Amino acid sequence: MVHTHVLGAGALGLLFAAHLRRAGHSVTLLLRSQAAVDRFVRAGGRIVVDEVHPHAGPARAEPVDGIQAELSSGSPAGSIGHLLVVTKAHDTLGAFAAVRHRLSPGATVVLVQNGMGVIDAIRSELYVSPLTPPAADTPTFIVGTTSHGCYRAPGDEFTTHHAAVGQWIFAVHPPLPGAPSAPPQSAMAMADALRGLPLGAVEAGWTDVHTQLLLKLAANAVINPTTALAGCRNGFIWPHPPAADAASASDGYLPLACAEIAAVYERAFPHLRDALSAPAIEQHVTRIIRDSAHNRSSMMQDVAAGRPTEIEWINGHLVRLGSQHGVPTPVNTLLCALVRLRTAAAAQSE
Ligand code: KPL
Repeated sequence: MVHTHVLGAGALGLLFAAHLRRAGHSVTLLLRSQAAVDRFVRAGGRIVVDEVHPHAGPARAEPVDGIQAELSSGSPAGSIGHLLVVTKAHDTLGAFAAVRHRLSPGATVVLVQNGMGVIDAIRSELYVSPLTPPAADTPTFIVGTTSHGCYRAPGDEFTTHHAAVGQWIFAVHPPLPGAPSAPPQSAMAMADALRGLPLGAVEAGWTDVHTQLLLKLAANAVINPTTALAGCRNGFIWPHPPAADAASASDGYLPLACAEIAAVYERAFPHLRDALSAPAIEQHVTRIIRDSAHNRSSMMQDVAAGRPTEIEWINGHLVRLGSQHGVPTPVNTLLCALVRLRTAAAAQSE
């Protein structure tokens, strides 16, 4: 039995939390505020997956930084041995910094975000500069990616709807040079717990997970900004079978975008050349579009709700990678610029 603190109680965070709870593990949700904790308690202290499934057992909840919990209980907020971080990419560094002081020595942190670069940002911002060896309190990271699609209906904060059943692939991230090479007991226990969830878990080697993360990045880079700007569901950008209006509107765009991403990957990750060729990327992106045809992408939902988007961690990451390796990225640069403009214009019109 592992006790997992879940940071990021959005639709996906709740899905993981509910399944951990059902599998007999204990769960504490780290919520934004004491008011959110009070709402969770009033809602029965349970996480619900769809109305049709039986409820998971009760979970605990605390405000994210534990300060309110300390004030109201008079005792220091407990330490965290297993932390599952399912926040948006742009919120992760700040959310992680707020709980970092509670991580126990040898803790394990599981990161599940869209986009790339989150683990590097956490490690270099919070733990190591390029010149210093990793500190003894650096946790073990497990990094994963998932193709499950879920959403929360408005007004139903602690119920998640599991709309698209997918997979969940994860690996223990390779340790930094100078850190112990064998994952500690806490990471093994967490990996066991994750493997046991009925979420199509695949534990793989780091190279395979890295490849999957890069393929997912490509899918998000093509689907998310395009659907956010066009204001459409995923399936509309590459309908299958093609609908005349949409197919001609997006004609040639998908191969162009995939070829640009493949050119960046080829230079940055030559050892993954076969798995990340332009046809392999196009096939993967097309499959995700087909499988999630009825979904509204997360960026489309963020733009529609006037929230910040993950553009800098998705297309922005590809643009930075391209410039580091001397590969031009006009498609991704344009998508970044248009989504930034869209967000800025929405903020101004409020
Ligand atoms: O990950 C997604 C997202 O919306 O962020 C996809 C796979 C594109 C599903 O909508």
